[in-house]
Amino acid sequence: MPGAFPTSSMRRQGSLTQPSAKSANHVENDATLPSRPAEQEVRKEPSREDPPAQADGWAPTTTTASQQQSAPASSSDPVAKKPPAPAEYFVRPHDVVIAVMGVTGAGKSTFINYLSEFDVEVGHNMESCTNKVAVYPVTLPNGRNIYLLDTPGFDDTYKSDTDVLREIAAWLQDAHAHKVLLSGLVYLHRIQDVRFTGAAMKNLRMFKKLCGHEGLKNVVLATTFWNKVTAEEGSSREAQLRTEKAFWKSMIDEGSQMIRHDDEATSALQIIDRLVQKKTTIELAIQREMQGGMTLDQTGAGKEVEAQVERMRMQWEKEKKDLEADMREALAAHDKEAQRQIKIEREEIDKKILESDRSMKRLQATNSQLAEQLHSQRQEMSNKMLLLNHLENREEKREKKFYRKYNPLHKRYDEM
Ligand SMILES: Nc1nc2c(ncn2[C@@H]2O[C@H](COP(=O)(O)OP(=O)(O)OP(=O)(O)O)[C@@H](O)[C@H]2O)c(=O)[nH]1
Ligand SMILES: [Mg+2]
Repeated sequence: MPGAFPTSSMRRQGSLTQPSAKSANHVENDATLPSRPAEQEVRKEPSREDPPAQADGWAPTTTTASQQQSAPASSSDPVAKKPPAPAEYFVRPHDVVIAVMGVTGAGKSTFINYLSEFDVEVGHNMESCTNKVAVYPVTLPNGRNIYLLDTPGFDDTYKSDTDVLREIAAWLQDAHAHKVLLSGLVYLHRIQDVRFTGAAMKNLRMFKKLCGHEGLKNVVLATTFWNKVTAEEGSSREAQLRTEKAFWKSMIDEGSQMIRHDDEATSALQIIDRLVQKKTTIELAIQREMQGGMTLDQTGAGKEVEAQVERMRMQWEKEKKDLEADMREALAAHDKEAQRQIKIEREEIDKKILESDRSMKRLQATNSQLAEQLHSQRQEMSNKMLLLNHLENREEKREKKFYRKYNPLHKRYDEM
């Protein structure tokens, strides 16, 4: 797969994935980084019930190993200070990897934070927080290591749906190329929301298309924000989710399970356990479609985004026509101020139309273009890491020089 492999330093480490959020040195990380030493590809895969073989496993990179050593045991307190997650891991074909999805603010990162011993960045306002796919290792109470995948929602404040889909698809394709399949998906929904908003419906449609019918068997639909509703409110909304076809009924009919996430780490563990107990992996619809040679816009999920972009484009075209009519009137009335305002609005709409055309183009991505995207993200991250290390070293040298010059105890400092 051209461009699918990381930089030489990463290849040496043989990592597959790295988390985003607050990585070591606070570098903004990106998506999956597969690179598996050749021998791992051919060796006999252990049974999914085997405990993970630590020896050839998923050691973090040398740059972050020390931080991992200082990591406290998995904590149920999401507020407790945790170390940043290592930048890379090995993820092997038999490892359990579970994706967490849902609209922005549904509590995806918080969910992972309950279980991960590393810091997961959680949002603190109405804007989207997680904008890249990121993997976090989790040690279950029985000692088993699994991985949770944090994902951006489709109604991201800063990223278009096209870019969110590209991000997720690139990760999934990359994982597939390295024989890593998901063991399941957790779809989170705020029980507090009185009804499904347009964004929530869109997210759900996208999720179903990503999974495909087969994938729905390994899905847990979980409700969050139980502390924001009364027991009656919660139960009645839960019943609505369960029984209405437009919501979760069709998914439940196809094998998805519904559960409350109402008890922090305890319910988070129960949810994960349901998927781990399935002991199966799934090839998602989008993975199958793209492996079969489809471009992203031809996949079910891609068509969904395309239809959305097309709808918005038509709406802007209509607004542009209305503005042109307004402009004719303003010209006839010699109303300079109105003309100026209309011109500004028209320029804004032109920008949006141009952006939707770009979006459509970006949707026509092939497997190898997605791999290229990952490759350059990885390269960018690697460069940032190098730069940060360089700056840190330089700063350290400066400090030493300063102490040598002005501190009579400089020898002691050097000995430290
Ligand atoms: N009351 C309540 N707050 C929650 C719950 N889950 C998450 N939150 C809060 O909701 C906000 C958003 O949570 P996140 O975990 O960042 O949500 P997210 O789904 O990862 O959002 P994005 O990264 O933007 O897609 C944070 O302030 C959390 O503390 C919950 O079950 N109950
Ligand atoms: Mg998040």
